[in-house]
Amino acid sequence: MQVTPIALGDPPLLNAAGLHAPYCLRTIVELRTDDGVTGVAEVPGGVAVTDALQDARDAVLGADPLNWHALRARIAERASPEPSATRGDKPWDGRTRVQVFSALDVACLDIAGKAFDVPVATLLGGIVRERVPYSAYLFYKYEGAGGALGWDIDPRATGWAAARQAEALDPDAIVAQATAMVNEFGFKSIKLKGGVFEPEREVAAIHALRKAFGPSVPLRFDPNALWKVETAVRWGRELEGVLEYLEDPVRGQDGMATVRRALTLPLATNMCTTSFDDLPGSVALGSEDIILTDHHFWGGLRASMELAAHCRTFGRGVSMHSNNHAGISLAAMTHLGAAMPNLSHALDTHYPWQCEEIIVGGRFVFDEGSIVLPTGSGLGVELDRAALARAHDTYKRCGYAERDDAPEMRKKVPDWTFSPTRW
Ligand code: GKR
Ligand code: MG
Repeated sequence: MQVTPIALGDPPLLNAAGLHAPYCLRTIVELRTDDGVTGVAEVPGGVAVTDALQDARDAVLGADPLNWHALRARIAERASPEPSATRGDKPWDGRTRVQVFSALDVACLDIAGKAFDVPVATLLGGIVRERVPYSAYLFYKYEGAGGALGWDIDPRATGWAAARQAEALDPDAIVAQATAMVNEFGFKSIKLKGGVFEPEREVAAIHALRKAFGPSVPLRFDPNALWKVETAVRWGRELEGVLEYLEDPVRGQDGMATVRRALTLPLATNMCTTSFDDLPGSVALGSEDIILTDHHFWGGLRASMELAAHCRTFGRGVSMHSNNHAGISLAAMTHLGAAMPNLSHALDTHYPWQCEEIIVGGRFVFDEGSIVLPTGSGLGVELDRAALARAHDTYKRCGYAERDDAPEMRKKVPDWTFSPTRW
């Protein structure tokens, strides 16, 4: 078992918790069986998750990669996944142990796929679609494309073309960013990350997108739970008939259920229903219409398929949330999307905001906004050793131990502080 923390250049994107640092962290896990089959996985990075993976080593060594239930139980004996209450109040999920389950689930599936010479999607129940649709993911941002903290790491670490452009802080710049992203990647739906400016300004950006792209391009908007219930009801009404869904307007299942009762607009979440222990509350309260799974935080691809079955039973749509990620995560998400019969919406992805890659062959290419399921057995990707070593070197040199968007934000706005509910 090999665990390699890495860092990738990341542009200065704004969100409810501050500003993305010049590097985002990921951790790569490799498992190698006695007969030489290897499996890989990628999870969000940093010291805590890397340590948690190292702590699981004793449970992993000697286990049978084809018996996930047994391996899962061996890891859980030492450290079970954290309950959802420990997720934290940031836009991203702060748990680490659950990522250990995800990483090992994915790596074991990659091994099994290679051993049986079938794609991971086949092991998840079968391929229901070969092309998995993704959504454009717009951000308010500052000028620049991240990377290069004063040393020459990788001349390519400059982001996709539009990521180098000046600030995108007003509706026209958001429309320009959307146009550039849609032209380059062919996305058929568009998400705007909000929770940065007052609601009026962000809702105006959504209306500008609607005017520019028309009703045939589904729009979604995510203020990461920074709104009060009354704010969400007021501005949600303005967005009825405009958005395909409003994502996490408010904090918690109770607040989401109240907003949902007041609006006809569908609500989606990756913040209020984030684990299996949240599902009874979701059903009892009716907190959302669509659950955005994230295999990194639900405990793996198989766990996300279990969630999809729950969504089918309880009338929820299901799609996927994303944080910054590289190609191993994109491959895993694509296998999941290819195998999920009731996938209801295009998946989120931050992938366009990165430009480096750690897999052989370099970056995945979007075809009309979709990723075509990789051919080949397992996940269908292979680590590029030189690129992995470079990204690991960047990790050591950049000195970040965990994701924290607040210090970066304070470089721009010195008295900025995070507030879980702002408007
Ligand atoms: O990367 O800034 C970001 C996002 O805000 C991310 O942290 C969220 O987890 O994309 C996410 C979301 O849908 O909430
Ligand atoms: Mg979200």
